Amino acid sequence: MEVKREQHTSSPPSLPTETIPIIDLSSLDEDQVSHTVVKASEEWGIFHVVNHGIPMDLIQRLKEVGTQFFELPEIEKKAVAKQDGSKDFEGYTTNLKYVKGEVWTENLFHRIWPPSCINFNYWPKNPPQYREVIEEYTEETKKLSERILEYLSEGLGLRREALKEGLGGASTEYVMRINNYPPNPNSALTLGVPEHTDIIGIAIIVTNEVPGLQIFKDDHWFDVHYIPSALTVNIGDQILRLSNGKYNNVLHRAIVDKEKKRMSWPVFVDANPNVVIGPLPELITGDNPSKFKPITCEEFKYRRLFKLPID
Ligand SMILES: O=C(O)CCC(=O)C(=O)O
Ligand SMILES: [Fe+2]
Repeated sequence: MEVKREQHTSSPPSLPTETIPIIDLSSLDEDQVSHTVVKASEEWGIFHVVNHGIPMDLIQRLKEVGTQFFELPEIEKKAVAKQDGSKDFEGYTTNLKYVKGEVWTENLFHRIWPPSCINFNYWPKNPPQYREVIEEYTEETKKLSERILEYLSEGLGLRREALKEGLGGASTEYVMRINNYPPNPNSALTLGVPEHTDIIGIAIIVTNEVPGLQIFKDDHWFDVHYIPSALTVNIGDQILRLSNGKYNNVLHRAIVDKEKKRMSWPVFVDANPNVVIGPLPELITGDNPSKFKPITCEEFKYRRLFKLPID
């Protein structure tokens, strides 16, 4: 779900005092909420949401089933392994042999919506409550992501459904990824995920209490602080392109802690491979010419993966 940009290895250290916007979704002033989401997506491409409506006990159960899965013996995790040579991303993968410069992570990836694209072979059978928790969380994430897409559509001066439709409407795929980054004492800056932008529409991220997500803005890496009641929303490439560049696909990476295990649970909202992603036609005027050429999602991902040019 990600693609590397050029490396910023010599960039200055992150500035701990600045923080991404924190948006209270329970405010009664809907226009104000919408405006804040739009501004954060333009300026940062990432923000926290609090009072987001997803029950905290469900988030706690999501964390528990993910944690329990990664604590299983390797052989049980391999039961849902990504198949060797598979072109698709679904399944469990591990990369925990420390080699300098290598990422340090194991993760599980599988589709969660729509039902027609789910392959339960990649959903762990253990812990036994895994499926019911993920299904419940899927419902909630769908509602939240649709609400955010509505605000972003309003920010473009369009109908509230515009971006949802632009991502393919009912065919939009939701993908769960669970990242497990065990502690790694070997390096000062071991990367769990190298810098990248998400190749999808938007991502909604839960993390454990160990910080590690960093974003690049104004020539600096910023730490994304952990806020227990918040979810993190970030804007990916597909929304950048649909919005003709108005919303920022945030460049980010995850670093690994020397002593503590870090985990994250992003859900990616992703247009299906046949959907053509390009600036929404209503946005294109003489004053606002198209910045991107329409391209199918399949072709777009292929080109990003193999670092081929994209207009
Ligand atoms: O671990 C994190 O906080 C973010 C991981 C990430 O960027 C990704 O899975 O695309
Ligand atoms: Fe990412």
